[in-house]
Amino acid sequence: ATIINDVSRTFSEYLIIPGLTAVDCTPDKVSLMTPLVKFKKGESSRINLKTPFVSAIMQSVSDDGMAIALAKEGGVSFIFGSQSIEEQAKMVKKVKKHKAGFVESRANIMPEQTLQDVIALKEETGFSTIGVTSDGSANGKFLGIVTGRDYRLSKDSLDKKVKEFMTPIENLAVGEYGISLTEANDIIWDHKLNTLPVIDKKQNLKYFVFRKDYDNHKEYPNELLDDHKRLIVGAGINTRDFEERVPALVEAGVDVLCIDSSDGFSEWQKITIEYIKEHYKGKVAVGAGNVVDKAGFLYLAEAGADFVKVGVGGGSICITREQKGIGRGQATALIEVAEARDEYFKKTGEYIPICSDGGIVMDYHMTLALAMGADFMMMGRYFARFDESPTRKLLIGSNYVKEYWGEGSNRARNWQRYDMGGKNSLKFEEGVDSFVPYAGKLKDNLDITTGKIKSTMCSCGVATISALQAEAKITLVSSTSIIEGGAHDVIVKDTKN
Ligand code: MZP
Repeated sequence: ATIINDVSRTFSEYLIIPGLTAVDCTPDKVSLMTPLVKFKKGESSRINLKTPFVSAIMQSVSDDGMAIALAKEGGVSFIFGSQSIEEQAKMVKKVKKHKAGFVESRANIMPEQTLQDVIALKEETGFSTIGVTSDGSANGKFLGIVTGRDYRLSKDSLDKKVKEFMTPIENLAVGEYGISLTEANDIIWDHKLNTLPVIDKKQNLKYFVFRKDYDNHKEYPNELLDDHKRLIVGAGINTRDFEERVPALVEAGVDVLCIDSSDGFSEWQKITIEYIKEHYKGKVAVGAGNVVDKAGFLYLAEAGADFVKVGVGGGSICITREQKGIGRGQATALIEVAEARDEYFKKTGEYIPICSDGGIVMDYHMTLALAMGADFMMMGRYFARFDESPTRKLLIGSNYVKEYWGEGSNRARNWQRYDMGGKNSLKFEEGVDSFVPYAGKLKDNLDITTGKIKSTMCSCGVATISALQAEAKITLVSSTSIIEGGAHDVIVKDTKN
């Protein structure tokens, strides 16, 4: 055997060291936009998430109700596959029927109005994205759009979109991050207001159009080029019935698939990916996993996976490590796979996003996972606690709880996830049936969690996930300094009474 002497570590063994925070690096300017599926150097991902969270492929987490609620907040659910093909496809259809919920609204400023009018209007309405049309009305020729750092498009995808769908004219700006990219002298970016008055002398126009998304979103929830109006939904598949399941899911409108397995470093996964690539020619993306080292990542990357999930045995309901003795500390696994992903990108020009799956307990673990190189994370326990998860809410003692069970438990009976092939069916459980504390509505919790992530990113002086990955300084902590990190040596008041 090869013995790896380095210790296998978890998130709780690390902390982030603050970097210099510039005065304009504020949480409202931080973007959590992240790629979901692979893309080539110089291009952008076909699907980007506004919130780097996906919900676990589990009966007790991801049904259509959870998928609708999470997609509205900019994440994605992978609807559980341990159910009949028909039932799963029905759930996908229900999500895809659901409109993204944004309504375009425009407010026009006429030539005689001043910048002060624009400012007042922007403040009054809270409108975000700014678009410019030739006559200031929804019917006018779309001349271009302008976006700021907290808006929905990255520079690459914005440029692409403008080229594809719009007719940019010489002297209209396509700006990003508060910097006007045009030479036109009458275009001024107002940093404070994140607004761009456009005064086009040649055509004697002076129009400002603001666009806002409703349904509680200030921005589009997600970005999927060609289909902005539908929520994005994923679905879990297995390596056994994929020839029947995948066509049904694609027919139902699924955007992205993910092979669900506790150990993804297998020829079964390669065969499944190859089938999907051959039959769908890139029309539906497929993620694979889970792996915990470079070799596993490279195998799935070369097989054609659109993203790779990392993590074996770290899930809160998981007993795989105890039952089979396989696995690796989640932080160590993630750090090694992220390095492999970066090397692969340098070598091939193909960026394959990685997903940290399982083991997130504290909100700061999410920031650590991103800083260690994850592009997004899959969570089960986190989402199971909310109203939107499909399980029962119960009163136990004086506390409300929600049910949460593993896919490897007797209750879920998702044996395909654990099946190693051969004639003998599985004889032991790899997951438990449990309760988690009830935590209320998904949106309320997500707002708090993403607020914490953005605040930590500002402490690091960064405003994007890629900057966090490049610049964060992470330190190991001793067990005594972990004690120092909580309230200690004081008698904490019982504030409940
Ligand atoms: P967590 O967010 O609850 O810590 O972990 C969720 C992850 O645990 C899932 O995404 C999946 O990878 C994994 N999982 C699901 N069921 C089991 C099991 O029964 C399991 N062992 O390990």
